[in-house]
Parts: sequence; C-alpha cells; structure tokens
Amino acid sequence: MRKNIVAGNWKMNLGYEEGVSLFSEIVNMVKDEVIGNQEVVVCSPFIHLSSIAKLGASVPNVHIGAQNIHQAESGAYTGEVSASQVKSVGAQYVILGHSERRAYFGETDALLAEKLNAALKHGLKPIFCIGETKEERESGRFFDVIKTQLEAGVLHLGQDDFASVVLAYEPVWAIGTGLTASPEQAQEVHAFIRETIAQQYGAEVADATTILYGGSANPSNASTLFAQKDIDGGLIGGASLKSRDFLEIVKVFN
Ligand code: 3PY
Repeated sequence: MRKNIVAGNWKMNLGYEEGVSLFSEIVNMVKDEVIGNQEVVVCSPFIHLSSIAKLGASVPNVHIGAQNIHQAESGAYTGEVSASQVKSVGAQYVILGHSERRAYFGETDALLAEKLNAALKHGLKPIFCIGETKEERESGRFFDVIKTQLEAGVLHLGQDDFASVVLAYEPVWAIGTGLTASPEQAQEVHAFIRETIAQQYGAEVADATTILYGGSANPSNASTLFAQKDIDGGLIGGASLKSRDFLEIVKVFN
C-alpha cells in the first residue's frame, strides 16, 4: 500500500526561534496522530533544518525536508546548498520544481532533472512538483503540460530511483491565490499522472507512487481532496505555518 504524506512547505517564513518552536509544537501535536503508513514532513528554510532534524529524530514517521538544492556536488556556487549538505544535517526530503522556483528563479525541466539526480544520489527523497498555469488550464492544454514536465523532469529515472520519488500536483493558479482545484479537477489530473507513470514503469509502480495535492489546501478542503482515490495527501503552504491547522490536515487520515 502506498504512503500517505502530509508535507508542510514553510516557504521563506519564520525566524530561527519561531521555526524551532513551531516545529516543537507540531511534533508534540502530531506524534500520536501519525498512524499506519502515514508520514508527516516539514520542509523548512535551510536555517532551521539542523535543529528541527534533531528535535524530530526520535519521532517515527515525522521527517524533515529542504525546499531546494543546487545540482552540483560542491564548489564555487556562492549562496547555494548541495544535496549532500542537506542530507548531512538529517533531512530526508527535498521539494523540487515548486512553481515559485520555476517562475521566479527560472528553473527549467532540464535543470530540475539534474537536481532530481543529485537528490537521489545523496539519498534525499524528492517531492517533485508539477502543475499548469491558469492560462494552460483555460486553454485545455494542461494534460500536455503535465506530461511534458514529467517526461522532461522525472521519467528518465530507472525504476529503482523512481521508487523514492513523491510527486506533487500543484496547479499554479491555486498557489497563493486562495483558489483550490475542486476535488474532481484534482482527481482527474492525479489519475492522469498515475496513468503516465504506469505507461513508463508499469501498473504496480504507478500504484505504489505517492501523489500529493498542493495549492491552498487547508483544514476545510483537505478531507474532500484526500478522499479522492488518487490523492495521497498534500503539500501544504500557509496552513502549515499554524500548528492547529496543520494538525487538522494530518488528522484527515485517522
Ligand atoms: C501552497 O499551498 O500555496 C503551496 O504552494 C504549497 O507548496
């Protein structure tokens, strides 16, 4: 059975003390609620990673992730952080290809494929984001866009590497806009993603792949979204900054 994951994406929020204290609150609240094959992942800014990894280390099924890595091993890349550095502080996950990175930092599918390779090489599990813009949805081209992002960014992987990848469908028009895809719209794309994976790796692999929904998910819409057959959890933006809201979302799987 595939894993259900609720992952928080803190984005560029919270000072050091605020982040550590929010994480402690989250851990205390969720530690008895994360059951069965569920995982909770907190993807913080780099500054919190080392401390929160230590705080979370003894809690089963609670993991830490970064929000980006550089694709190179090491070297003269001022201001960047590599996969091995992220791994060395105890993080297990990394978000790659979030639409904010694609839009504001020019991250292309080809670059993201390199970052994906670097993450896997160093034992980080990628949460790889894909999704269409408002214009691409309205023109009806969104299935093509999703397929291209998968083909160019992910589907070059061998089956063993692919097994470590979590996908996140994040429609760009639902990020930071307060708009959410309806459960039916999200399910339609999740089913398409699973079908695309099946064509490449076979039905068994597709069935075992965790596919998250992201984009203004919150305590009011999470249960109907997660009830869809191909939605295995969420990548949560704003609501992951409030421990009670995040807890409500985690509890959807109880
Ligand atoms: C959002 O919910 O806005 C996100 O971008 C989650 O990654």
